[in-house]
Amino acid sequence: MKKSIWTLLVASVLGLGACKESPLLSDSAIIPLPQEITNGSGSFNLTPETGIKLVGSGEHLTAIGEHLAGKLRPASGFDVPVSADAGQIVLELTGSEASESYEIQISEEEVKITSSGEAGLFYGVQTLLQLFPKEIVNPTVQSANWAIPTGSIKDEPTFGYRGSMLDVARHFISIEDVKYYIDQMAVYKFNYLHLHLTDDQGWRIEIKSWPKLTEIGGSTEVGGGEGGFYTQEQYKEIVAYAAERFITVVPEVDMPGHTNAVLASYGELNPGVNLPDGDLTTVTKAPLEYEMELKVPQAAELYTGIEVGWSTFSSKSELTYAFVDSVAREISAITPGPYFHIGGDESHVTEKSDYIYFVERVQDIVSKYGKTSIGWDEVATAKLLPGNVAQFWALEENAKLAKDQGNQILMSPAKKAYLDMQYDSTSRIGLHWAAYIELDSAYLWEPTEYAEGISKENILGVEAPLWTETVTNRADIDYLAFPRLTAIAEVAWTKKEGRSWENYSKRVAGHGKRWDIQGVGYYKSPKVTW
Ligand code: TNX
Repeated sequence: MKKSIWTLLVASVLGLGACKESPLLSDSAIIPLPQEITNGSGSFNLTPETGIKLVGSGEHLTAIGEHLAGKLRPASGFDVPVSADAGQIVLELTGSEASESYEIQISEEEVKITSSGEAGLFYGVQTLLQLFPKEIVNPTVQSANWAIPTGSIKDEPTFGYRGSMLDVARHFISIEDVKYYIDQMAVYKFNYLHLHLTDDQGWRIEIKSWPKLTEIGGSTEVGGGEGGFYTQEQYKEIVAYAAERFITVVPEVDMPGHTNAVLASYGELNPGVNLPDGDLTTVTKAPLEYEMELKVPQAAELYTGIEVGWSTFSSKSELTYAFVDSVAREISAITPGPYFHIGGDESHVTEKSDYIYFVERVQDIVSKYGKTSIGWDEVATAKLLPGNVAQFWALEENAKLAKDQGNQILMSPAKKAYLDMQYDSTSRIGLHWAAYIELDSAYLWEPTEYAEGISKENILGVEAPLWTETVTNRADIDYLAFPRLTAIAEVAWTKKEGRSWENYSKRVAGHGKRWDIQGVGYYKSPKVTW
């Protein structure tokens, strides 16, 4: 009798134990999904004694260790010291390459992240952070069991360029909000932040040799708000903040169209001025807003509507190129990254031949300052310099033109990757000219199969643009970018064979719980059980 009670007791304890079996590493909600996950059995626990040990040498190794510690300390309340001497979380840099691949080995005693590059190590850290219970993102001390499943991960990105774009021109976005967005991008292993710095409605970057650009051109925005701009010092601050998170800034000056903010700042750049007989054209009219026949050289009016395709530089004026030269020189000098984006989209009022001449001259100017040009896909109608990039957003035939010239394509198909598209007809903000993009639609596409004739070797990477005609604050950014930004992150990082909507939709729910804690106002897509 006694014996059987004992047997029961032991059995039930064992049974309970079985129910409480530690979760599998492969069940963790990691986004983007790593290429290879191998399960162990057991768990590693973060304790008050856990430290971070740095092995190897690299300029940013300590910063990476401190970044991890900084994310673990607030919620755990532990010290998490970072040193070269001891620690159960080992960050090992095995080389000095630009490698983005990494490995993680998790045993009950130790977590070890290795990479031959600092970026890879940083991505390993991002993955590790996603393995801890969601409470880890809390800014105040939580009582939780800080356990992660044992096993190993081997990971590397599919595409070398994984970007997102913020349109800071239509509505100015504060430095604080840009940094917030960079922080989110880093979590999902994005490595390029494209800043759309200029458009008809605003010029957002200080150019010392043309001060009226910001004085006048930066003074408003869509809807007539006060606009704003970054001083060069503030831009450098953004560039540095991004670089600390292994994100490279790509500045865009959109031209020859989308230039009304320039034409409003400097009348001498307004096309009509340069016509030989002084008989001025009407290309600066904003449909719906005003009809303006320019009779004397004069600046255009500031514009706060959302029409596109009605403004242009004069392609024949040398002053235009002197202007572009100053702008490219000043921005290139404060941009450590390799790319300078020249825009080139929707120049509907620029003569075709003028457009081609303009794009070719501007590419030369950009390359003179040591940068590689990226342009929206229309630029491929001109002769591209070797190595320059066409950003596919609308026309497959333009992507094809770029490919046929031997140039690479950055994939941003508006029907899939545009974060400013509404989710459905009831979305509170967003446009829908390209499509309604529900979360599953943003996830279910493959860059190498999207445009006919454009395959892996033709593709530089993937970028998700957030245009801001309808975006005025952080809540709006949150609503349109989350969760779709994470879908694009996975499309860009994880091999096609490893991706599945079913699996992603479960993982993204885990991220929703983290966003709830962090106050990220994401769109609760009905396609996901949150
Ligand atoms: C098209 S995409 C544009 C932008 C608009 C966007 C709105 C592209 C290269 N040009 O000027 O902001 O649509 O979705």
